[in-house]
Amino acid sequence: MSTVIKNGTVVTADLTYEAEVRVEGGKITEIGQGLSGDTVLDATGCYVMPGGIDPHTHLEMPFMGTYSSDDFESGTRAALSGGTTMVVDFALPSPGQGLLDAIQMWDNKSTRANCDYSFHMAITWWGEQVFNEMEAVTKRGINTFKHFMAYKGALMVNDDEMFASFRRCAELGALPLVHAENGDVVADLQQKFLAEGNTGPEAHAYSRPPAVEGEATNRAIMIADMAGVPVYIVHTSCEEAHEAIRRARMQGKRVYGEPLIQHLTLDESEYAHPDWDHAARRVMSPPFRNKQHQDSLWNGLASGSLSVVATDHCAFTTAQKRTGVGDFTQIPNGTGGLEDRMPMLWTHGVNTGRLTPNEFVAVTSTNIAKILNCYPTKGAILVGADADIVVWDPEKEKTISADSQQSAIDYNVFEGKHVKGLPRYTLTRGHVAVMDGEIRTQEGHGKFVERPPVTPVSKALSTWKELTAPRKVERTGIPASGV
Ligand code: DUC
Ligand code: ZN
Ligand code: ZN
Ligand code: ZN
Repeated sequence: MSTVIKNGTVVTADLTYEAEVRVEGGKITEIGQGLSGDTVLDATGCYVMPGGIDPHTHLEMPFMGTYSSDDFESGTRAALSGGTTMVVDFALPSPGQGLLDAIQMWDNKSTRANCDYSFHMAITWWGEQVFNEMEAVTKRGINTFKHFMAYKGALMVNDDEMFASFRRCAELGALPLVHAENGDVVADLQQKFLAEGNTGPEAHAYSRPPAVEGEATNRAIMIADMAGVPVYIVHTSCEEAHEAIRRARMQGKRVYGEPLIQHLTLDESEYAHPDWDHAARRVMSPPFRNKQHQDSLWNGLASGSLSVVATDHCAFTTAQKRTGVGDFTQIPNGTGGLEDRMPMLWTHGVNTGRLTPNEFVAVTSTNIAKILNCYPTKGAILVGADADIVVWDPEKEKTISADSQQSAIDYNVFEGKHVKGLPRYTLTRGHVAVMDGEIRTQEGHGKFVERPPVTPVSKALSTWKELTAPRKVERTGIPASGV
């Protein structure tokens, strides 16, 4: 069975041109004119783009005493509905649990996926077993290791552990990822606000100011530099963190920043809402920021200092959020966004002139496919690439609402937002999962995407040589000790 997409304009990260695209056996087999196939999809008035890749999701994740409520079925259905055809989730070992064991758990959960997926491996504790298993993890096709500098007493790793893990990544040709917030300062500020009787969701934001993120981002970059490894900073939310990334890139360091669609389009005033549920539903880490920080993120995407737009999709129901009534530190951290990332970014990025359609493709798909080493199987409209395609209708509109969403939770943080620019068709390896608003996903269709290590690793870093090649000083006089 072959399909031809006709009458559309192909838009990739670097080109815009009129062409038909033929798909067979899950792959793109031809790009040209006058193509024939068993089925025709009409893309009149539409852009034919690589399907979105969301490199940051937490589906069915055990976290803060509960599990995130979208699993691989509802999560990937939401993704496809919004034009995203691949997600990268985090395999998260509990303290003391082996890495391969955790991957096995994620393998089991992901059998229900409607679209392709991959995993990052989280380093939640450190020891010989972890060090040894990291190599086996890369052989499984996972070349990214995530480190939490926050969540003290739970997921957080200390600087010595992070440095050791980063050096191991350098050896293996793997890329470290970092949740950059100073976990010690956050824990201290949380206690301060609680002690002062500040127990509401707004105090969540007060306890995680931009400086907390800026400091940790700088520290992660410096530690990566000393370890001789590139680094990817997840959910970059503020100017302080963006500034650190910008400066590092100017110095020739391979550092990547990933703003979320939530931080680009929602601001800190959400936490001042008089309704407790409204504010708590928007509790995530890092928290939403003000307009100046949002402008900084948009400018970073336009200028190239920030590389990727993700969601950190980690959805909790209102009932789950309510565990934190009376103590904001107990509100499960996380918001949804998988279904809305592409339409919101198009509406607020392309329709406003802040991003070109090509830049949209770069930051939603192609850049991350390259960074994660799955390009051009993913992130490309090229012969031989997977037929993960979104046929994007720039005139199609809707108002976002929990009533019509695919996510399993009972609200949507973008409720009431009007978007213009939506998928007409979404194809996952050739299967048409979204057909003019109708969802035709196939549970279990999704396959694991292998991402082997990248060798040789970049060593274009400032201090790497000095650290690894110390010069021993020959001395003529050494005093006797204790004299
Ligand atoms: N931040 C969140 O808000 N949720 C999941 C984990 C994280 O770092
Ligand atoms: Zn995080
Ligand atoms: Zn996350
Ligand atoms: Zn409108």
